[in-house]
Amino acid sequence: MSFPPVNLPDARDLDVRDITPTKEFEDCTSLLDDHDALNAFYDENGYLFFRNALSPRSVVQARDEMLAIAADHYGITEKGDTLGRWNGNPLKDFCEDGEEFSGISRRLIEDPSNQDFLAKVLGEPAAMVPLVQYRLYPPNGPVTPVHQDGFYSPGIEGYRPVWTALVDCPREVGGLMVAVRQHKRGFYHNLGKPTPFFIPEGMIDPDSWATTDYRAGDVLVVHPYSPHAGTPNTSDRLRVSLDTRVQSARAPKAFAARVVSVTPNSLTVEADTANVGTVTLKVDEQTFIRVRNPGIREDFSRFVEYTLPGMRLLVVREGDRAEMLRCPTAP
Ligand SMILES: O=C(O)CCC(=O)C(=O)O
Repeated sequence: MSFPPVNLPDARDLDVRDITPTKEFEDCTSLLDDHDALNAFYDENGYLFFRNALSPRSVVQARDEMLAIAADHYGITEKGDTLGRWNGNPLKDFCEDGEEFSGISRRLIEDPSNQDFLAKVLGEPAAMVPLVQYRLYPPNGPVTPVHQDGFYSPGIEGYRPVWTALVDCPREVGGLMVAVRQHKRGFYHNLGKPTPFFIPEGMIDPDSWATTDYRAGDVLVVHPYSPHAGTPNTSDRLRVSLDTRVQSARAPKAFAARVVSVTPNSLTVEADTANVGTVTLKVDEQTFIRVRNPGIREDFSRFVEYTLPGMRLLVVREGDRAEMLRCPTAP
């Protein structure tokens, strides 16, 4: 079913600070061996939550790597403090996909026991989507506004986003909240307002919001149409988490690639992933093109001017068409 776009130029934006989650996530761990039941829960509720899902050893490794960057690169905690207490220094020039984090998500996803878990979540062997956001959030920092991932990242329908707490994040440290069962009415983002098209007040049931006291190694999967947002960190510690995404390892739709050649309505890329190889994809007005800056959607009519052979891209394909072309990250 399709829903008319929201176009309310005079509406007030929904403010994440006005939301109080009153519900608790249900733990879906018992559904892991019944993929149909797991999918039914996901379709019904718009999320999956797994308590202590990832191998503790892999989580401690990722936590220590993140906290070492927090200490050495950003100077916001003391080296060796495994609680990640904030030392009062401001977080400056933070980049959620900065090269300093490169490899942390891959090691976590490719850990053999995590692979077993992710294959159960996905229903087949899982590979990482080369797009990760690493989060080191000090107390009282900005909070991620309410959004639906599918609105900003077309083509992600087949993935499973994997939001992972790497330290214990009880409510005062903050984490993610999800508007449960609010994912069946299309996008709420307000096209009547300028980018980033904030969701207006009054569209999402205020009693639908759920969260939990996260523990390190918990995993939350959020449906691409589920509204969700960060919750504030009012503690004395850093909120350390990452959001990565997994997809079919057999037929990956999203891959890092190098541009071989370009025409006004197609491009040929050589993928880093061996089972994708060199492919030619159609590009059209609907392709979500963000090849120079992830925050700027490019004008399709000038595709050949800004997309140059040799350029590295994150490509999302749907059959023989490019659904999204984005400047790459070093996940
Ligand atoms: O961790 C956060 O604050 C935001 C994460 C998020 O919104 C996402 O994974 O889509």
